[in-house]
Amino acid sequence: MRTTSLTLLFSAFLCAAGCSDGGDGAGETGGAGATGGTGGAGATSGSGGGATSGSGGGATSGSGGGAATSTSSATSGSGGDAATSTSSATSGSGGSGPAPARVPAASAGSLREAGEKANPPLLIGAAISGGGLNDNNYKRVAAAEHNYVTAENEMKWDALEPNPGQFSWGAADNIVNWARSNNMKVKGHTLVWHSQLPGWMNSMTGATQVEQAMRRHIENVMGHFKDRVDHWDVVNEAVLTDSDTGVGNPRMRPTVFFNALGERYLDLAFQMAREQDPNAKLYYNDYSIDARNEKADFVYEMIKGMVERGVPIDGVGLQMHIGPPNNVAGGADVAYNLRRFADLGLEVLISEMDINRCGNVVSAADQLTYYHDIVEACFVMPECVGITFWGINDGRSWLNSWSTARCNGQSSQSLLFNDQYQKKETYNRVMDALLGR
Ligand code: 9MR
Repeated sequence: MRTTSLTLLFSAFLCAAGCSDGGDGAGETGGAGATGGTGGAGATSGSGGGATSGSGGGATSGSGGGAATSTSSATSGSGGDAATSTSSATSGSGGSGPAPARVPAASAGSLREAGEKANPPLLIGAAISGGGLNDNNYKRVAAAEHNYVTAENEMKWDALEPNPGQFSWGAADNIVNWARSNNMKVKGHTLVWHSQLPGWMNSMTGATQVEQAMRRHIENVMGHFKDRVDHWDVVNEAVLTDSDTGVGNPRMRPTVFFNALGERYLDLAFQMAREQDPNAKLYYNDYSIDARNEKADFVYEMIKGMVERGVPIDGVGLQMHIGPPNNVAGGADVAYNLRRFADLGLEVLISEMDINRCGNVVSAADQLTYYHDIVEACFVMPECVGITFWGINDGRSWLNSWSTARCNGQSSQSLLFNDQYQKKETYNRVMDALLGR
């Protein structure tokens, strides 16, 4: 580790000198342009000064050690975590342009290692299913390649609170405990969402009733997982358009929460979450806000309003389901959206990435390009704290059986590992982006 740390410090020094004149600004095409250069610095070169504040203040208030600790100590000398040091970079960059680009590791034997050795570190996540954890190959690949976990279904409202005030923790605890025992961070997914609600909640009416139910759920769930969950998706998918691609008539989704409380349910949910856990990072999460479309603009304005009202939101997750049924977005589109959310003073995350090949809407070649360029768009931005892939291997992808995904039971070929848990070319392109290639 000592050699690694020295190498990292040396490469950070080189980039601090070399990156400042290598880029062409962080504007609308930022991120995607940096395909060739080592260091991937082009997109976010900014005015100087950010490097010191970005890495210097990292280890102020870490919430648990976690996977990235060793890297953080290489950076700043104490035991902070990736999210903490990155948010320091965010606040450190205020007013003087984006922080300098993240510095890649010189080499890595796994995606996880590439994330942990980057400066600042980047979380490499996967959606984990309870069923998957019964499979030793799945578990092996999941833990070797990732340091960040989102439960695919087990922390949703119907799983955790099937009856009013009656909670069921077993399946979620299994995943969270497995993650922590493998030194992984955890994202709680998701507190307030219209889907996968139990029937009793979905049919509730009346502002007082809905607000009380929301409070009970948030308090119990966050209380149960306190200190074991680092990030929460507080509100998921609050915005609707005529098409799942984010086009046409963007509006607030008429959920049980919105119908009873209006748009203020978002503010309430984040305030309740902050009261329950002052340390967890609180996220808004949505799909089809990756491309440049009406939904992305609408969500941006919605989040901007929350920030201006002082709502305690820390970050925005761009789900990154690329291909049917959702939008198709390239690296430049994603860089544009990540950047504008980060410029509100927020962390950003790629929270549910997969690229569906069904229906050949996305060709094999384009899939590789998108994987590389989208991962790169996040990687070069210190404010982008992690990338979560929505599953481990193709055979278990949600897309295979999702009716509008055009797979009809065939494999979506959407992830980084095949059914034998071998690395695919998509894996190699992601690794390239993480290593600045
Ligand atoms: O992957 C999840 C799948 O197993 C469930 O059937 C589905 C039900 O809505 O939810 C999937 O995960 C979703 C996530 O929770 C929120 N964003 C979209 C994901 C894919 O649909």
